[in-house]
Amino acid sequence: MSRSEELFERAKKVLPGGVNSPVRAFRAVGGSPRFLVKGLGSHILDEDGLEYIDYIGSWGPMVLGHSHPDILKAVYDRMVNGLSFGAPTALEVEMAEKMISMVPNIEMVRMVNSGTEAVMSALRLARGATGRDKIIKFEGCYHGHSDAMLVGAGSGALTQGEPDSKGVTKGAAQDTLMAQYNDLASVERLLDANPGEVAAVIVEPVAANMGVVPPKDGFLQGLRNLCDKHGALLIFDEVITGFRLAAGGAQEYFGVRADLVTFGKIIGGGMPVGAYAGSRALMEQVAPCGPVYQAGTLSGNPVAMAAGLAQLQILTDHPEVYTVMETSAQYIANHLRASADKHGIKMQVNQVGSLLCPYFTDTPVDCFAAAKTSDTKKYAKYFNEMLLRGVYLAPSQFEAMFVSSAHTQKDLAFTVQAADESLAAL
Ligand code: KE4
Repeated sequence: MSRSEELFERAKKVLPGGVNSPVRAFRAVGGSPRFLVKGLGSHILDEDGLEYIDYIGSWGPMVLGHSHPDILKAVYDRMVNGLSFGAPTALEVEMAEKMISMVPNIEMVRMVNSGTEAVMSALRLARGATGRDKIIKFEGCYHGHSDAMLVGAGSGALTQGEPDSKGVTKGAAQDTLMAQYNDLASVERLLDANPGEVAAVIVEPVAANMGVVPPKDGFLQGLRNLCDKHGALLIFDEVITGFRLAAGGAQEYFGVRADLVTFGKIIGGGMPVGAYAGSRALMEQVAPCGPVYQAGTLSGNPVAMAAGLAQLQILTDHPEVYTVMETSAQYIANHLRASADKHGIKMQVNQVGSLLCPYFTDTPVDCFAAAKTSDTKKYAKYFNEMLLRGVYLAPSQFEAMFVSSAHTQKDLAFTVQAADESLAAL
C-alpha cells in the first residue's frame, strides 16, 4: 500500500469521504487520491515521492505556479508581525485599491473568505438593492455551495428550482430559476414569466465547472441587455476567470460590463480569500453603511492579503504572462486534437485563455447538455493514464485544466507526449 493510500484509509475514518472537498476524492475517476507534500513552480510532489506536472494549481489560485518566491516572502514578512487581528489593516485598503485599479466597473470591494461566501453575499446584496427575490443561474454553472446555488432545474421550465442537495430546503431553492448557458431565449422566457421579480442573473463568463464552455459571441452582451431591459442586476462570477483571463478579468477580456463581480482563488495567492465588488451605489448598501448585512472573522486577513497582493502585483508588472498562458493552453489544445484524430478518438477540446478541457464526444460542447454527452468513463481512463505518466489533471470530466505562467515548454512537450500515449492506450 502506498503512503497516499495509507493516508486515505486514515482520512476516511475522520473526514467525510477522506477529503475536505468532494472532487478531491477521485470518485469520478477511481483510484486513490494522491496526498501532496510540496509544490514548486508547475510541479507537485506526493507522499510517495512521485512528481507530477500540475494542471489543477489548487483549482485556479496558483496562476504563477507554486511557491513563487515573491509571494512566500510577502507571507513571511507579514506573518512575523502577527497573523490576524479582527481589526482594519493597511493591507486591506491596498488590496481593494489594487483590485479597483485592475478591474473595470468596480468602485468598492468587500473581502470575504471563499468564492462561496462572495457569491452568497453578492446575491444578498442584489436582492437587498433591488427589493426582488428571484435569481437566474445557468445549468452546469457552479457558484459555490450556498443553498440558493445548490439548485437543479425545476420540473417545469418556468417554475422555481428544485434543491440539488439534501439539506437545501424548497424555500431556499424556490427563488432560483434555471436557464441554459449560451441560450438567451431561455433567459428571456424566465424574465418574461417573472416580471419585476428577478433581482439578478448570475453567470460564469466562461463556464469552467462543466469543463470549459466559452460564451458564444453576443451571449454576455445579450445578458447585459436583458438585465437592463428588465431591471435586474448582472453578476459575473469571476472566481475562476478573475485576474486569469486578463488583468481585468472577463469584463476586460469580453468587453461586457457587470453590475457585481465575485472573486476568489487568484486574489488569495493560495490563501483562503473571496471578494465581491461593484459600484459605490451598490456596495454602500452593505453593512455597516447600508442595510445588507454581511460579516466575517477572518475577512481581509492580513496574511491572505499579503499573499494575494503579491500575486496581483506580479500580474500587473508582467502582463505578458497572459499571452504566455494562452499560447501554452492553445499548444496543448492543438496537440490533443491532433492526437485524438490520429488515434480515431472522438474529442472536442474547448480552450479560452489559460483554461482548457478535452471532452470525449463528437458533439461540439457549448452548453451543459452537450457537455454531458462526453464519455466520462473514457475521461477517467485518460485521467489515470496521464497520472501514471506524471501529469496531474482534474479528477473529473466537468472541471478545467488550469495552465499557469510556470508551465515551461518542457512541461508542455512532456504533457502532449503523455497525452498522445494515453489516448493511444484508451
Ligand atoms: P470556493 O467556495 O470553493 O472558494 O468557490 C466557489 C466557486 C464559486 N464560483 C466559481 C465559478 C467556482 O469555480 C467556485 C469553486 N470552484 C471549484 C472548482 N471548480 C472549487 C474546487 C472544489 O470545490 O474543491
